[in-house]
Amino acid sequence: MKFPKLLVIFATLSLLAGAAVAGEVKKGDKDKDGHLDKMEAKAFPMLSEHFELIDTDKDGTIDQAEIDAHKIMMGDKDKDGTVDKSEIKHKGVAKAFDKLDTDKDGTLDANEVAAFFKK
Ligand SMILES: [Ca+2]
Ligand SMILES: [Ca+2]
Ligand SMILES: [Ca+2]
Ligand SMILES: [Ca+2]
Repeated sequence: MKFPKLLVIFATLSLLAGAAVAGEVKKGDKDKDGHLDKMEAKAFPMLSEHFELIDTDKDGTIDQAEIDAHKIMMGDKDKDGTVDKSEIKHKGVAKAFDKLDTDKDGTLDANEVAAFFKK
């Protein structure tokens, strides 16, 4: 009964990959410079609408790390601009919480979350 177990693992992995690597940049990066500028982001209404918010390092473009961080920040239920442990559903981020919370205030802001996704 090895095969069904493998299938379950595979399904879980592909689910995780789908959640982590949605790939908006890959899809919309027309000039292939690795990030989306405002024009490219227009293909994604959600990104276009929140462009300034997503661009946490304010370089005028959004990369996949900033987009992924923004998805985490959408869990900010009490709208205080940061996410605390109860607001984070992403297992990897939750696990790395203490490491990511560089100013040790017990919550993560967009920059701290983005650090998780940036390589
Ligand atoms: Ca681009
Ligand atoms: Ca940016
Ligand atoms: Ca919050
Ligand atoms: Ca913090």
